[in-house]
Amino acid sequence: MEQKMFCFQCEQTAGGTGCVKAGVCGKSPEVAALQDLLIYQLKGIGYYGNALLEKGEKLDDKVHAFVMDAAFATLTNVNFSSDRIVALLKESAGVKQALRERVGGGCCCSVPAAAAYEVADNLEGLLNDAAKVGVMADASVDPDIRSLRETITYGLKGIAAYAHHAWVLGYSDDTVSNFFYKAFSALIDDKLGINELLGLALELGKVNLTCMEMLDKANTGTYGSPVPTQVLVTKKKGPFIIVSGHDLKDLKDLLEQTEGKGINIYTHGEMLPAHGYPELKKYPHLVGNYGSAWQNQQKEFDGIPGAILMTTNCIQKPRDSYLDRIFTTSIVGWPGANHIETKEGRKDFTPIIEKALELGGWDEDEEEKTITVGFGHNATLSHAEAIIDAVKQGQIKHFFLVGGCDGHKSARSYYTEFVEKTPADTIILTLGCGKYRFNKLDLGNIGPFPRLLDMGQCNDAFSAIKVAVALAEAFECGVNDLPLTLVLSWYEQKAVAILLTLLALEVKNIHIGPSLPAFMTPNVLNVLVEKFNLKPVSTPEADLAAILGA
Ligand code: SF4
Ligand code: SF3
Repeated sequence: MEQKMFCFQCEQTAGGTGCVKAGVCGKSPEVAALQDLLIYQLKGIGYYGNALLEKGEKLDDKVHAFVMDAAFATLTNVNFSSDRIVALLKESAGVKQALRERVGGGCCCSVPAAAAYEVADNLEGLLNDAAKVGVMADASVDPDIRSLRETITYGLKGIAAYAHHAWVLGYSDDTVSNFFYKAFSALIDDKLGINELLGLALELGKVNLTCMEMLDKANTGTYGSPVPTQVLVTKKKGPFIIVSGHDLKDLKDLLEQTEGKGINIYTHGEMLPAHGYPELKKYPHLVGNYGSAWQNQQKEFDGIPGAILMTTNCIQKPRDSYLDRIFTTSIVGWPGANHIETKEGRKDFTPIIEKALELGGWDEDEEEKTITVGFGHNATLSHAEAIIDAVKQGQIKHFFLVGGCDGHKSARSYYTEFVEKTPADTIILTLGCGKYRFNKLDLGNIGPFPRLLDMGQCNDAFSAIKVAVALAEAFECGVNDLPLTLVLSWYEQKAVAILLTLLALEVKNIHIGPSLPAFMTPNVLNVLVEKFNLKPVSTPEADLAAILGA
């Protein structure tokens, strides 16, 4: 088969090995090539940035912002627009040149090829260059080295997403920002072998923990700590805007700009946990959540009489029936979709507001149904004593963290069945869009606690770690000794970063599915299995029996 591209960074990669004709996600070979070249440029930028950091110099905030946004733009389901990736490539040339000049000295033949590379000035040139730098372009690279380099690359994309969300709220951390240069430059250092790269992957996991903690501070510091909140999941009459993705600031800005305009705002996908934040839930026109996880959006948005704002991943190819009413912003891009830019530090949402009013919205209210969100670490740990008592008295026998991404594969019904089959004396913690597989099930309560505790977005994985660490302290044991099992579903690269964080924290016996990453070779996987007892999911019955010792 003719190979037009190569990408295997996400869980739905074609045939479980790699997208080679077009992305299963909808990514074209052209965008895939341009994204490969952008990552190559980030390695070159990393080389010069790291050289400056090693000399004790500081890098400009604008360079940090560029690096994280460029990496974020290559994360699955974020940006499908050649024009936008070309613009980032052009900008990268200036960023690299400025760093190169600061480093000074040496001729270009003494630096790695990615550092010496000059961005071509037309699309044809860019595509020619891209063909030489893709994941599989250098056949001489040892497969295990390639596998670890790609694992680190994908982890960096995940951290970039988290760092971006903190950044837009005014939060940053040198440990996080500076790590991008160290890691990107390590990816073009041929002296680094398996052990060094494994060590770097675990270091990335630790840096991601710092990053997630920073994002938690950014979100709770700006919008308050989430509190348990009932969220309407049915339609209300009237004009509306649906907000999807993970960016709370975009939601807040839109809520402000729609105040008093008679427009209902619904969350969608990963925006659902926004309802728990005091500074967001205070807006009465934030009325509810519409639809489910990202992979159902084409069906759910088909011809709807309202507007949609995509703030981050996961965007899918818009059908013609809603291309005129879907808007992207920030890093997100789809060719032909309306895009809201930031101008002078502000986003003007007037076009989407006008579109929502023009479309008129739903004609009538649906019968009301609600679900509960808002069990971040603060809300959950405020009941720590009661939870610990319930464990001691045998009312709670086990905790499961069933979380992560959702996706198209039918094998993901594993997670619904798993949760349905968990015994009534167990608690399910969840986060990420994978929760839509079971968050409308009535799982009942244990005493005052709902059995299903929604801890937030995938971006809130820090909450789950904080709760696990607090429980381990209360029971004077390690996290691995708790009656707690992690059953994770992965799809995109933020999940890679989180997995590396859990491994860096030496969390063992994680169950992962619905399939294993194609970018991990059998040797790399074996190391993770041997060191951390990482397990692929099997069947809900077999896994539950093994976990609960039945
Ligand atoms: Fe394929 Fe996933 Fe890459 Fe898209 S992001 S091209 S689906 S591997
Ligand atoms: Fe979902 Fe894209 Fe990962 Fe944030 S919205 S968990 S897949």
